[in-house]
Amino acid sequence: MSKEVKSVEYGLEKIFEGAQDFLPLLGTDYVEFYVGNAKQAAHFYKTAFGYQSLAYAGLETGVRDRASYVLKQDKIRLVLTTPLNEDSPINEHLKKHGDGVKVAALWVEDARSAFEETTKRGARPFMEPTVEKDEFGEVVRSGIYTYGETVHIFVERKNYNGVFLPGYKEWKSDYNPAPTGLKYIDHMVGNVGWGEMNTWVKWYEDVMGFVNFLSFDDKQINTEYSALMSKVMSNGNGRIKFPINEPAEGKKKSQIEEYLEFYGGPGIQHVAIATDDIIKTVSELKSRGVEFLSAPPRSYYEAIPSRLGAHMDMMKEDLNEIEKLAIMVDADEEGYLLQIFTKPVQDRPTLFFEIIQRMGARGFGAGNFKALFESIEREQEKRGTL
Ligand code: TYF
Ligand code: FE
Repeated sequence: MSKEVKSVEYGLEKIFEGAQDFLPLLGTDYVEFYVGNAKQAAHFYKTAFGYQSLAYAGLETGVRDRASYVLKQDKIRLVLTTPLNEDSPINEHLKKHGDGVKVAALWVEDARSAFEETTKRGARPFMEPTVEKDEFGEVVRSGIYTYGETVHIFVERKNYNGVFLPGYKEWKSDYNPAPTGLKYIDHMVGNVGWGEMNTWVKWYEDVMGFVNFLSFDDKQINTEYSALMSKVMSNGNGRIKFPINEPAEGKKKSQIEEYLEFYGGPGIQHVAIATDDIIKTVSELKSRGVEFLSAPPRSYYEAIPSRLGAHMDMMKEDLNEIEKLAIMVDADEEGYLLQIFTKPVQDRPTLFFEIIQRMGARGFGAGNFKALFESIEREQEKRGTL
């Protein structure tokens, strides 16, 4: 079921029919990862992905139970948090899930109203509206649980002009690797358990006022061995997109089941980051040691002109270069897109990243699903989890 699109501009105006505006979202505010060693994780994201040091909280700033490193690249802010002692509840999270995304924070006008509107529609509270202050002003935050132990925190920062949040100090580092062209978070995908996708689709509709603007069933998403189902939820202005996957029956184990086993339940599977020059970005990431899934076969690249149809003429990128870098290309009615997926970024086969360049297309690369899932299965095979 796809909704009528009223405008191709990404703005504050409502572009999806049916979306409710009791929860106006201005964009993604930050993504917080719980990790075993935040200092080393911050080094990895700076060195390999080109994020810049922004802010820090920890023992040196009077925080006794955790350390958090905040990194920035264009509009993206990542927070890497680790517990400092055995009493921290973050240990429970790490023990169960390993490194992963705890918080998908959303930028709002009014964090009190966001909390009230969502909890009265059934959201489980994570954090009551809380005012945090320092010499740069005040921030109001509140939070609710989504699938698994993942949470959405609403951040109201209209009365704040510090670098990140009160409680953090600016982090000036002498080590500043160049950015790699990552611009903003395009979407964040959740994996949920068998039969739970529609429950969470309804949750995003009822609690957040989102619409389901694209759906893929197991007849569209399958390989010889495995299958899954996916529905894309979007807020009214199209800035926030949360696809939700659930496993489906296949001959072998679906990548979603593998995730659920190793993450210990539902959680964020991948974060897709937009670039406007994927060839440059991916070349740079590869040279810095970021590992990507293996390339689709030659036949995949031979089929690009037929897959792109009329969009082939518009394509500016060099196909040879695209194939050399193992980038995938797909098109929909509105344009084309280029995308590539990293291997999991920690030892558990859980979270990974997608790099995406949209050239008008608003889809998710359905024409690439088969090739992509076969690449993932080659990794599952090596891990003995297929
Ligand atoms: O976000 C998406 O829908 C695409 C494709 O397990 C995708 O990036 C879908 C499911 C999946 C991995 C990638
Ligand atoms: Fe994706």
